[in-house]
Amino acid sequence: MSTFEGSLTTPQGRFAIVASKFNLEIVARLVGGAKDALQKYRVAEEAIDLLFVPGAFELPLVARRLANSKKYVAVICLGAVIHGDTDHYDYVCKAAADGILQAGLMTGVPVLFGVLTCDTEEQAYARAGGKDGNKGTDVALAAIEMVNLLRQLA
Ligand code: INI
Repeated sequence: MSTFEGSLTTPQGRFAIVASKFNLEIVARLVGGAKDALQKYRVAEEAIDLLFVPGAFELPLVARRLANSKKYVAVICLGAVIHGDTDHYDYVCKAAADGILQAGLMTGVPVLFGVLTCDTEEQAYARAGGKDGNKGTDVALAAIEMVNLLRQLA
């Protein structure tokens, strides 16, 4: 039996981070976590492009455009959707999750889902560098792993 697993070794190529400006104070912490993780694994700052979209709903379109360009080995999507009084939350979460998945499947480039979907701001802060870790860091590591796994399958 052969086993394949993406390692956390320094990958060649450019990374894109697409971040939503909605709930920017929280998303900025996710961006910081993602950048730190990439740089910890020696991805040069010059090899990272950071793009901003208005909200999580807009992440998929830009992610797909970037992934399709073949300029990037991975596209990391970051956002924070927080429950309000209506069901708007459900539509934004579903659109972001489905669209980000589609962007990866349609292009063959890893497109990472780093969108917090929380009931409260407190929960979001806890997952953006607080007591429950940093989702931006987690997805950046997953991006490196996926790049290295897909290289083995090329
Ligand atoms: N966008 C978010 O990223 N997070 C939210 O919590 C949010 N809420 O609560 O409405 C949100 N809405 C905006 C949405 O993503 C789009 O930008 C907007 O609907 C325009 O298409």
